[in-house]
Amino acid sequence: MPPMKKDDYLKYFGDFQLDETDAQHIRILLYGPINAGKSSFINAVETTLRGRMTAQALVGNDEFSFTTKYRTHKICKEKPRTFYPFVFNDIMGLETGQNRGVCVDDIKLAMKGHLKDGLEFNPQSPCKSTNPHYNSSPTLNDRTHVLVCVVPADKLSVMSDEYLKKIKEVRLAARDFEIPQVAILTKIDVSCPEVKADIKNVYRSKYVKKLMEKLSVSVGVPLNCIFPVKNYHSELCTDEEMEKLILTALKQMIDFGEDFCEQLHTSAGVQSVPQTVS
Ligand SMILES: Nc1nc2c(ncn2[C@@H]2O[C@H](COP(=O)(O)OP(=O)(O)O)[C@@H](O)[C@H]2O)c(=O)[nH]1
Ligand SMILES: [Mg+2]
Repeated sequence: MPPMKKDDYLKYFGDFQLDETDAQHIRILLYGPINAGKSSFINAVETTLRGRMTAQALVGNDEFSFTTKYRTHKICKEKPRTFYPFVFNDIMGLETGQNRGVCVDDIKLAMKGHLKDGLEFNPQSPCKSTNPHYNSSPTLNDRTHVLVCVVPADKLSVMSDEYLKKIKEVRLAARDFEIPQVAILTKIDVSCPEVKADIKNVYRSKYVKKLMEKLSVSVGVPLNCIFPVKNYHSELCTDEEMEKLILTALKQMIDFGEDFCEQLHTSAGVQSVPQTVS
């Protein structure tokens, strides 16, 4: 199959609908270290799909996690008040050290759909069932359908065991919930001069290939589910090559999410088949 062009992707996402499932949208949950580019990725997707610079998710620029509240980001289609059938959850960054960053248990609660929008993350303790932002009866729409591990290329080699342990715990929980997983390697421009000079070099760069292999081993995601991306950060106008990388990653998330929604729908259907009384 020939590689898809930007317009092919835009048509694909524009036409995409979830059918044969009970979910209204695919929920994509991004997690990873602070400053990895999670919020920037959401903005880059929106910028790419809307064809103009946007900044819905607040981007940070210091060592403290800028995202402290649980929030669902929707992306508006051209026609007002319609949205793409996929949403993103951007959560507080993982950090090392006791009582810093999001609690891994909160990520598990988010995956199962127990967190409501507006929850203020507390690094000291996970959300309790008494919290007004705790959702005690999540529907299929509230659950995570795709989990995305976001890791910055410039920090991968120096990520401590403590980080990797937290990432592993999240990954194993997702595996138990059977949630499909993808990883994105951000900031490829920072770590590789060849890519910085021309983003098209991304698939030729031995350095990026090595980083992707390292990420695959570190976070336990197969190589074909790892996507290198560069987010918008200082650009003043849009860039098609950057966007192709963003759209390639997004397509994989949507494809996996769609499969999982179908799977959940099928298993819910099996459970709810009424018992026939003879
Ligand atoms: N050079 C470069 N900078 C990036 C990229 N993605 C994000 N950034 C910058 O990294 C910083 C942290 O990004 P942010 O999205 O807030 O990270 P988050 O904490 O994971 O949500 C910001 O200053 C961004 O502009 C990227 O792909 N390349
Ligand atoms: Mg953020």
